[in-house]
Formats: sequence, structure tokens, C-alpha cells
Amino acid sequence: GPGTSGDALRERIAAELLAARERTAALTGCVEEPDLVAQHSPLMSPLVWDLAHIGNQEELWLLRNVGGRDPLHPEIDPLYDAFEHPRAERPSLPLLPPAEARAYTHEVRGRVLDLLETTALDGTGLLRGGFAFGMIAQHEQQHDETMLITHQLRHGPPVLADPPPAPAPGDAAALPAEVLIPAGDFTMGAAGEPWALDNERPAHLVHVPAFFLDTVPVTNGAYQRFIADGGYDDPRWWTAEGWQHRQRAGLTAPLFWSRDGATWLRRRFGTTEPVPADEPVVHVSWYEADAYARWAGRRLPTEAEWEKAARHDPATGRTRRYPWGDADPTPAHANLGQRHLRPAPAGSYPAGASAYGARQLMGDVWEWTGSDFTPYPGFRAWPYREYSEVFFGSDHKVLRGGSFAVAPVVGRATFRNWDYPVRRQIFAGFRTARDAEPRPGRTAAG
Ligand code: AVJ
Ligand code: FE
Repeated sequence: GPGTSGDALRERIAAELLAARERTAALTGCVEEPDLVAQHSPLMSPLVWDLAHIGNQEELWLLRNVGGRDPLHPEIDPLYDAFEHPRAERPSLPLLPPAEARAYTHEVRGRVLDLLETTALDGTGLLRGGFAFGMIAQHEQQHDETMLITHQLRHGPPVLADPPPAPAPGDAAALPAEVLIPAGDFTMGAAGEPWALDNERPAHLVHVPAFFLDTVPVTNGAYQRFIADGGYDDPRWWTAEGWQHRQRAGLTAPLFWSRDGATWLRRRFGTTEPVPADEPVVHVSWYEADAYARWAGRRLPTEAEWEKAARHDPATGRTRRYPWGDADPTPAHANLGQRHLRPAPAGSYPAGASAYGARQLMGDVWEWTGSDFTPYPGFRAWPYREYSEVFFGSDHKVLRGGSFAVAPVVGRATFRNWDYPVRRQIFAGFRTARDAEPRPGRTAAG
């Protein structure tokens, strides 16, 4: 975590800002100008919008709010306010062209590094634990994942480095299919994490009845059995809303899948390849995940169940920072940080197992939960309502655990992502759960 001494914290901040900028540069430097300004999907912004928005948020929070500086180019602020212009409308705005967008973000960054040198980080409010700087490093990394999604939607030959993950050391078939998490209280949410975002707070005690959770995320192979068994054509497995969406959108398989005779293929960052049976399924909507779970006689885990399985240590009663303990993630723990452009085979990363033996809770694929995105008891919007508060309610479902595209600085075990249940361009998969004891008021299938 962020160091205790001012210098160590300053170094950590500089390193996180640099890591984010290197990733941004790689994602925007590998395509030509037309690909930067084009809209590859109405669901996404042009890459050049993300680029200048990253600089604009950094200017707003660090140079203006922390540093008290005057705006560099106040006239561009409305262009890069995500709430003023929905994504579909962004390509028609008078956006900064790529060279100007790069120059602007570069200019902001130079001034931010000067500010970092002269700012006391032991303050309160925005500066407590270097929060504003940590928030901005996370913001850039979150947009880097967004830009990676845009790359996945883009047509054309591959442009990104694609080193394969190491073969799984543990075979998922040799692991127990599910782990038991006995009933009991655990502390959910972030405590003592200076860079945790508002929706992760406050830490609070939750009682979780006994349940079983899949040891690994649902694989492509398992998902193909759902398809082959007519899962997409059987309204029994779908909620009414989900079935309506499945019909209207004509869903028959995960996004980016196609069929060549008996073989399922997928398009992945410009390459078409056979769907690997042993990898976690990715690019499914919440409705598809929910239908699969019902077909399997199971259900999606709640958010509290997911976090307890990931963080609770039954031997000590403590809540860990990560599934494997309190140490920051390393490449041995999890497939995070866009080291690979795909999830690793199910059963990988034994060093990242939780106390209960569940694997790959961090990294690989975002995991849909059954829960709506709602505030924890005692929630306070910080530092702005538009980060989380305006999204609370039943429109959004929570995803947990992070994907291969999530940077370690974002990939806390308390981090909460959210999206509409129809969305599937995100790197989302899931795992399933079931009650361990009959519960009053629930059907057998939960
Ligand atoms: C937390 C991923 C849903 O991308 O909409 C970026 C993150 N917030 N800029 C999003 C975010 C403001 C957010 N998600
Ligand atoms: Fe943003």
C-alpha cells in the first residue's frame, strides 16, 4: 500500500502516474490518426476523447483543486465532461485533434509532477494519504481499460502486444468444483486503504449465510454446454426482462463468437481463433450469466458472498486485503495489468487462492454478481457525487474482482465496478453459487 513516509508516498504516486501514462501512450500510439478519431462502436468514445478526458480530469483535480491553479483551456472543459455528452455524441464534438490532445495531457502531467514535489501529502481532505493523486492514477487506468474495450471492438489487423499467459499449473478439473463458505459475520468494504474510492466505504459487518461458490470462473467449455443444451432458447432459465432482451437483441452466444460448422470461434483484438474451452468465458451480459446459473441449478453470488469468499480468513476471523493475504499483487498472484490480452485458463494462479481455496477471484474476468449497485450503510459521496452516487439503484449490477485489463492500482479486492445488465463489450464473466442450507422464503434453486 501507499508508504508511510512522505518520500515513499511521493515515489509511489510518481510511479503509478507514469505506469498509467505508459499504458495510455501504448493504447493510443499503436494506431493511426483515423483510428483515434473514429467511433468504433456507439457504446464507446473515440480514443482521442479518452485521451484528452484523462488530461482534463487530471488538470481539474490536481492542478486546479489541489494546486489552486487557473484553468489551462477552460473552453474545452464541457467537451470532456462525461455527463454533458453521452458517448454516442462525442465524435461530433469539436474535440482536440490527436496531436493537441497529446500535447495537452503532456503539459498537464509536467505541471502535476512539479506540484507533487511541492505538495505536503500528510494533509487532510483530498490530500490525505495522497488520495487525489491516487484517484487520478486510477482514473487514467480505468480509462485505459475502456480504451482496451474500444480496441476489442475495432475492426482491422492486430496492433497490440499479445503474450500468452503461462499454461495453468493446476488443472481446474483436479480442483473441487466448489468451495463451502460457512455462515458467519465478516467485515466488508475498505478500511485503512487510503486510495479506496467512496463506494467501497465504510467497512461494515455483514452476516452471510452458508453458501457454496464455484472454485473457478465458468469456462467457455461449460458455457458451450449451456448453448448446446438450448439454453438460449429456453425461457425457463431467463428472467422476464432477460428473455425479452435475449429475443430483441437476438443473443445466441457471447459477444465476438461465431460458428464454423461444429467449431466455435471468437474474435479477440483483431485475431479470429477457436474458443479455448479451458478459459473463463468473457463478454457475456448479466442476463446471460444469470440464465446460465439457473440452467446449472444455481445462482449468481451476491456481492457480499463474493467478497467474503475473496477476503475472509476463517482461521483468524480477519478480512484480508486480497484473497492471498495482505501483500500487494505480483504476477504470481493474478492476471492483472494487461500483461496478457486474455484470461488465463481456469485453475491458474494457485498462489492467488483465497483462504477458502477459490481461484482467480482477482484478475482474468470481471465477475457479475447478483447484486444491484447500492451504497454501503453510512456511505458518503467523496470527492464528487458523479463518481458513484448518481449510479446507485437497480439499473446497474455490480461486478467484482477485476479483469486481465485492470491495473493493480485499481484491482483492490474491495473495488466495485458496475454496469447495465445488457452490457457485454466489457471483460465480464462470472461464477455461480448455491445456498448451503435451506432458507425460508427461497425456492430450491435460490
Ligand atoms: C467505474 C468503470 C463504471 O468508466 O464509467 C471513469 C469509471 N468514472 N471516469 C466508468 C470512471 C469516471 C467508471 N466505472
Ligand atoms: Fe472519466
